[in-house]
Amino acid sequence: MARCTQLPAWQVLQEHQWEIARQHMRDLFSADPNRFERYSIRLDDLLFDYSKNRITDKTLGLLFDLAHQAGLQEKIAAMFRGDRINNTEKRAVLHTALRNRSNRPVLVDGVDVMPGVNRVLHQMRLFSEAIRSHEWRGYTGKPISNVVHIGIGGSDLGPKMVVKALTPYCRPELRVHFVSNVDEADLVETIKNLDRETTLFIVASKTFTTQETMTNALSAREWFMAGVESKDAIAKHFVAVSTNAEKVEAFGIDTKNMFEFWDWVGGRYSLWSAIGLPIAVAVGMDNFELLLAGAHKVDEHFRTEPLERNIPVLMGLVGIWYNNFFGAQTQAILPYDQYLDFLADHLQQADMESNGKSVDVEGKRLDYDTGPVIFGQAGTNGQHAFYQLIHQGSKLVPCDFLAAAQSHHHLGGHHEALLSNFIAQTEALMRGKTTEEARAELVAEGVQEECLDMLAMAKTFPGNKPSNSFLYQSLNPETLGALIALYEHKVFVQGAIWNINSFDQMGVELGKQLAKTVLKDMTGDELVTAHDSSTNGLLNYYKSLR
Ligand code: G6Q
Repeated sequence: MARCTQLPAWQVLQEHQWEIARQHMRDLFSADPNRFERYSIRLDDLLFDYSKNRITDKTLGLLFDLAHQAGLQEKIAAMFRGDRINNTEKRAVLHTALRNRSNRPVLVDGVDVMPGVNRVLHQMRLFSEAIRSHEWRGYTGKPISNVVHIGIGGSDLGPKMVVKALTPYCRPELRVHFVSNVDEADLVETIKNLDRETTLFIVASKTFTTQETMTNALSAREWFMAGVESKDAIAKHFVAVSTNAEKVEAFGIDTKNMFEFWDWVGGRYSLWSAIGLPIAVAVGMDNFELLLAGAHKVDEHFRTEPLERNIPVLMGLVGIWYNNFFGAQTQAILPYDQYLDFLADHLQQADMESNGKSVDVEGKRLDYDTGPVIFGQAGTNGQHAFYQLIHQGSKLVPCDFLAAAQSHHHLGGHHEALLSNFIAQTEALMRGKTTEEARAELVAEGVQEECLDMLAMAKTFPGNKPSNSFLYQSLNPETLGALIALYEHKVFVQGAIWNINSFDQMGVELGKQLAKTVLKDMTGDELVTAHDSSTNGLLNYYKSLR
């Protein structure tokens, strides 16, 4: 497969960038009163507005050519078909099967994975209902009121984000907590006010060998056993989500309390699997299935819509336009929704771990940029923190705005204020304010002539800053599932064009390997000399301080 930079459309896009770089979006909007209608798509109540981007029909046409030339449609089909597209680990990539509500067979090596998926979903239903109905009791017969989910990375960020996002669907008397950091403060602060008799731990680890998760799980087990006489009590207070039955058993968890998943579910795509168990416990299995249904709706859209009307394809291609042709290095995720406070964290992993790669699927070093740095925060907080740089800084930061038309609450004025900020920010980023406009405002305010030029320049907003907007009725489980799936597929589209493997994460290994040696070197009092001078220095200074 030719490198994307060698594809004919890439070359033409580079020339076209010169044309577009000279145009302002203000002028594009003035020239075409139907720009919003033409550059927005509805998927049920979800509106995707991509009109505030530095694009024209010609740009889009060339980006679609690029997608065709890179074989995007065939790559999408290969993922849904269960081909082993994670080529370094020789695995299929089938998070879409976990939410395949059509139940259409999905074959891996000729075997349909759907019966297994449905079996685990049924097990999750039985378990979550037993906890929620108080049929499941702790070792002293009391119902469970606190669930502590122990996991990290993909086994933590997704479910944590979803449980927060769906807080209005949670029961106040059943609290779900997340512990991930190996820093003992995380576990200690979480369990300090909990009661052993009413607390249940979910140990979630695909491998069941991850240092942080196992360290936290062992300490949780110790904390639990310290107040308990019979070892059998563990069965009522510890369950596991893993692909590793042997290790789960060795930990002391009865494998009948183990929820299985499979090697074709990548960690950062696993919230749809039994890794989502805390979601089912928190919001109920019916709501968990609505989450799956929302994602499935997007899967069908992604699989079947032509590129021109395909939201994740547009998200991915427009992102590539800025990333590879305008030199943008970042992408901001800006949900105007406090419940989506952890969305940027989750998408940061989904995107940066997937597309933070420098070699292609054949192992050849790349000479073009891949995944952007993802960051963000719930609006309006970011406006009072980092938006300054987006509006007037020297870097181009494409932004995604997300908001629900209806709030879950009814305090007068808040939601309108929130949404007016969201909409105004997209307008301000696009329009900007010219020096003449700034000057006229200053004159009207009576500012003295000698300061006018300096102040007018400082108050100039260049505008022409791109954004996408997602606006939907309310943040319910189905919409949330759809939004997450849109971003997962956006990541896929970009990885497919860049011809990289978006589904491994070799880059996290080296630090883990070295940490083992460093941990050994930390014991004892002797001077460490085996590393470079900085690493030795840090180790030796640590020893002198501890
Ligand atoms: C995600 C990564 C990574 C993984 C964690 C936890 O795609 O694979 O974030 O989820 O390292 O791994 P375990 O689930 O095996 O503990």
